[in-house]
Formats: sequence, C-alpha cells, structure tokens
Amino acid sequence: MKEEATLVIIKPDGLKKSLTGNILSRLSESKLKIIGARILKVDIALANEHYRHLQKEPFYPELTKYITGQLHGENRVMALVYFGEGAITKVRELAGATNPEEADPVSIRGAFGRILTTGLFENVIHASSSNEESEREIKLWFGPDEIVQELYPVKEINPESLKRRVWK
Ligand code: IDP
Ligand code: MG
Repeated sequence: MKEEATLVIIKPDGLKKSLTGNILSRLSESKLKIIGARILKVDIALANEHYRHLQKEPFYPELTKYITGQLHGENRVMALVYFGEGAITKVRELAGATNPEEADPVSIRGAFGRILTTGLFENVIHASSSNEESEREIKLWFGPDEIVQELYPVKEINPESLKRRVWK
C-alpha cells in the first residue's frame, strides 16, 4: 500500500461532547502517524471553501452552520493530518459511513453521531475520501510549516510583504 496523507477534522459536536481524547484513541488504532495538528475557529470563508462541492445540496446551509459552530455554540474544531500506508482508507473505516444511522456501531460516527431533526448528519468527524481531496484539504487547512513533513512542493515568498502577528 502507498504512503499517503489524510485530513481529519473533529467537528464542533466532537469538541462540545468532550470526545477529542476518545476519537484520537480510536484513530491511533490505525498506527498512522500524526504529522500536523491545530485547534482553530472555522469562519464562513473556510467552511465554503472546504464544502464547495456540496453547495447545491439541500442540507448545505445547515452544514455550514454546523462546521462554523453555530449549531453548538462552539466554533473550535481540531484539524489533524495523518500519514502512512493506506491512510485515507484506514481513517474512513474507523470513521464509519457518512450517515451515522448506517455507520458500523463500533465506528466513530456510528458510536457518537446522530441525525438532527433538520435531517443533517451530525457525524463528529470529517475524513478525506480520496488522494485528490486530501491534497486540496490539507493545503486549505495547513501551511507547509504546520506539518512536520514535506508533503507537497513549496515556494518561498518575501516575508516583508507579509503583515502578521508575532509575540511581543
Ligand atoms: P463525508 O463527510 O462522509 O465525506 P460528504 O458527502 O462529503 O460526506 O458530506 C459532508 C458532510 O455533509 C457529511 O459529513 C455530513 O455531515 C453532511 N451530509 C452529507 N450527506 C448528507 C445528507 O444526505 N443529509 C444530511 N447531511 C449530509
Ligand atoms: Mg466528503
């Protein structure tokens, strides 16, 4: 099997329900390596870009409310990059099916997900589903210096042209 990287996001319900440790334990069964981890707030621009392929779905407005934390009063998520042989398939298996009612009860989504009365699948984690998707998503959620491995080609830019905050 080929070594590859995959993006996992612990969604706001996972944080709200204090499931982070539990989810990380389950994912560690894969024996994959964590090569990046961030806690961040998801704004609408990131939500729209991440889920851009679903914009025509009837559940899309609810989905962006979900990932930006408006359903849970919790706009933090935890984003992780896992790396290793067959990472995408291994993580998808541990995650379980998209619909938590159809997911294997032992999977993360089967154990902790639910369907809201609006119909939205509240399913605790996101996991990339293909190589193409994982590359697009990892580049969206992480910069090259936030991952401890050279996954994709990088370019250097002039730091003087960048305004950013540093500790004072
Ligand atoms: P995935 O997360 O298993 O890859 P996607 O089709 O990429 O599934 O959908 C992204 C997210 O949108 C899902 O994780 C789930 O929260 C929500 N979702 C997907 N399909 C449905 C649906 O048919 N009804 C309600 N919510 C859905
Ligand atoms: Mg998907």
